[in-house]
Amino acid sequence: MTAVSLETKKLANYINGKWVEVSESTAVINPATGEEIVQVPLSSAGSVDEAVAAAKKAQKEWALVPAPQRAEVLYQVGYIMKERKERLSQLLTMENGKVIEEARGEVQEGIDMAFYMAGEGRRLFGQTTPAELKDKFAMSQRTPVGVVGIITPWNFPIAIATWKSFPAIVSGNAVIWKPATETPIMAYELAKIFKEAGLPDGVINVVFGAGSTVGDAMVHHDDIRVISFTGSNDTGRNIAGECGKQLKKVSLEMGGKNAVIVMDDADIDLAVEGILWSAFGTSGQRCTACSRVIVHESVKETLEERLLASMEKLSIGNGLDESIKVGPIINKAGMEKINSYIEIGKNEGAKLVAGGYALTENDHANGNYFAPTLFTDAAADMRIAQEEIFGPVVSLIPVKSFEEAIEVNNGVAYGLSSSIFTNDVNRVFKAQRDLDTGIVYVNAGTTGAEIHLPFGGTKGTGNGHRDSGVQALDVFTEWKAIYVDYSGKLQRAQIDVD
Ligand code: UN1
Repeated sequence: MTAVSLETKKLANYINGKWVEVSESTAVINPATGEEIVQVPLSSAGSVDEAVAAAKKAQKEWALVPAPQRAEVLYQVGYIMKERKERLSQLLTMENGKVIEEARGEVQEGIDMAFYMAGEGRRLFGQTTPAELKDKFAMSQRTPVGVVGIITPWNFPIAIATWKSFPAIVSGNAVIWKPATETPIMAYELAKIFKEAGLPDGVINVVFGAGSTVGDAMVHHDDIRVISFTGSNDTGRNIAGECGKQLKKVSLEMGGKNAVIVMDDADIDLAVEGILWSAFGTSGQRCTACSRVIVHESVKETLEERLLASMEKLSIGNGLDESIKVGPIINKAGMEKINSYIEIGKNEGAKLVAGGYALTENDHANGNYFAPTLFTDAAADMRIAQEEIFGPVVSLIPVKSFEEAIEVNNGVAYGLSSSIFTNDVNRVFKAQRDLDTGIVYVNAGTTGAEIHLPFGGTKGTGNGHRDSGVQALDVFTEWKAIYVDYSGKLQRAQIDVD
């Protein structure tokens, strides 16, 4: 099924352009087969210190390289990623489990980000603003923060890393990167690509680890001035607390409880396709995954019937097989969490009409496979309709009106993505205004954000910052206001104005 392989059985940290081995390590497991792929280092805080020392030195030089030249490196990164797209995609499927078609999509997202952010090297726009005094010039421009820390999740191990590292690099920072323990191979491959593309040593440093050792060391390091984190809500909130105490800038993206709304005037077949893709693609392991369907009661039966019929056709298995539509769950802990929500849903009184169990026979025996699951007649305030499950589990919530649909959509602690299927133009405009999420789709599922738009959300999803899009630059730059007085005399602002 696969043609690619890794040239090493044990990964090493990438610090100051060199591979630095660490004695402790743990196994990376292919979630489709249960087999070990490689060993990943378990670094200590000392590795973070080493990486920051290198980054600090490298950043001083890197910030002086003109941005269009910094961008040249990103163009090279993009070209190499493009050339290696198939290799990267297969390795991504091996470590993460997502089906190969989606892995190719994720790698493409990284390639797009490389070219998009490389373009920023010739923009990085600032502003000129009229000064209030005569013969005085005023402008504001972006300036790099210095050394920044990025902590990335296993569900999009390459795309999210590019959303964070590329804007950081093009704007003149050096990066300390802690990838997820489950998916270190994308980080290893990307580090190699940075080296080949000519990124100076020390501008990006990869420190692998498990648990909170590396992350804590990053958060507490005085010389790391920004932490950009995507991951679980609990970890994000802890990081935010620590960064708050240290006045360290922090950007958080911590998931969602995203809904598809299906109105009475919707194209039901299209809605079914959108739900299938957003709920069961990536086995529901996207921050943007659809895990609630808010349906107008008059079309509930039709939607349920067609959705069930389509769910039956989903093939579940090893994502390297091109015919498979739903891959495995990342690990045993993920499986346990999903199982526990099945019990919660049943106890709460929702009706389980499909799935709800792990697949353990034949081809599925050694991997972590969970059957696509549908609960119906769920109430908006049930835990299965409120909490992030991160698996192929959807709850159908019937509503009586458009207004109620919006209210139910907004009645959760998260605010990442939402979607509405309707053909009523007035509802389209009202919905895009009233849906309280950072991303809104009309007549499409909740997944599929494009990299040149801001990615992030409201409420418990984050803290107001955005990944990707030009907005990502705000995370990794400070605004500097510059005044040049060419009057030849002392002019006092607010006082010498006549
Ligand atoms: C995530 O799940 O954290 O919009 C990222 C999407 C993808 C990115 C998802 N482009 O579904």
